Amino acid sequence: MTRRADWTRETLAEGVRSGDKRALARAISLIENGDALAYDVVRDLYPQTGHSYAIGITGPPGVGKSSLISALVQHVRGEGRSVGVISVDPSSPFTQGALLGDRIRLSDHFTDPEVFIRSMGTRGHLGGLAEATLQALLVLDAAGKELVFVETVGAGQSEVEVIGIADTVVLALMPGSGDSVQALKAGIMEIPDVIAINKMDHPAAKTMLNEVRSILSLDREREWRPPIVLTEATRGENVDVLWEKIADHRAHLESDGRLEERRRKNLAGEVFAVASGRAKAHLERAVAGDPELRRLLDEVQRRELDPLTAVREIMEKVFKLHHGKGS
Ligand SMILES: Nc1nc2c(ncn2[C@@H]2O[C@H](COP(=O)(O)OP(=O)(O)OP(=O)(O)O)[C@@H](O)[C@H]2O)c(=O)[nH]1
Ligand SMILES: [Mg+2]
Repeated sequence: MTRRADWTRETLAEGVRSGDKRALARAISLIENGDALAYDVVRDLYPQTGHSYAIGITGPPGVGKSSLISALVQHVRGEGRSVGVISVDPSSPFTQGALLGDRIRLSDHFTDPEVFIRSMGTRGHLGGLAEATLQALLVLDAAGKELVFVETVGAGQSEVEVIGIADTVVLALMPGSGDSVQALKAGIMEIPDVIAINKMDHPAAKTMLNEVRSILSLDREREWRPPIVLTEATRGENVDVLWEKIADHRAHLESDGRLEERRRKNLAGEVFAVASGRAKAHLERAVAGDPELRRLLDEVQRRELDPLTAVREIMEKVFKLHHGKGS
């Protein structure tokens, strides 16, 4: 038995590789804490990743994302596949382990050795949600999970970055998710790969279906037309159909090298998002901790210094960037 405190870079990486649940839990806690050991372990594991398929489930609060994942997990367990689930909860503080149960309805699967479920809060994490989620996904990937589900609420910028790493993105809606439908319509929300309209037992589900269908029909150019599935997660209704649509999307990506192309783009996007997040945090700390830089901001406010000159001086001082003409 290895006690928590006894994990080393080697034993933790080995524990993750063998799929040991305690090692996985420990690795993800370290990731949430931004612990240096987590960086080393993920670095060691990275060459062994790239084998699991990541499915992101996003959507407004309470539409049934966790219930859908639970039903999907049950379905794929029937096919004998190993599964990881990460539920990203942006509202909960990191390290509190974002207590399961309340937000995530997956308790049926806790005792299954082939299913690893973790809720992750990252408020206060320096690198933010995207960074922690990416690292956690890589850990589950290295652990040999064939499928990894990532749940995230909403459609804000940080959620887009979280879900941006997924191979297939499922948008879950329910009757009454008018804001999301408007966001889709206005092009604010990226078109997902599959849409589930959950709570089909609700009388307005059909209306919702027609509304979403008419929005998607406006865009005929797309290579992949996102299928829309009516589901009732709590009874498992149509969850097999939803799974079929996810599998269709996967098959579509896997033909003609599209999956590789998407992953290349996704990884580049994540690296860029994490780097930007860190640069921003660095900048904020630098300005807060440097009276001279704060004085620049005051001078801008007093109209003694124009904004772009202040930007230039801040960039030079914080990032040692020297700008050419016109920047
Ligand atoms: N009637 C009905 N209720 C459902 C269905 N699916 C989920 N629910 C209920 O809706 C509530 C929210 O379900 P969750 O699965 O927790 O939803 P969620 O989207 O994960 O919620 P958050 O993570 O809090 O954003 C629960 O009370 C579920 O039992 C469904 O198909 N029909
Ligand atoms: Mg949930």
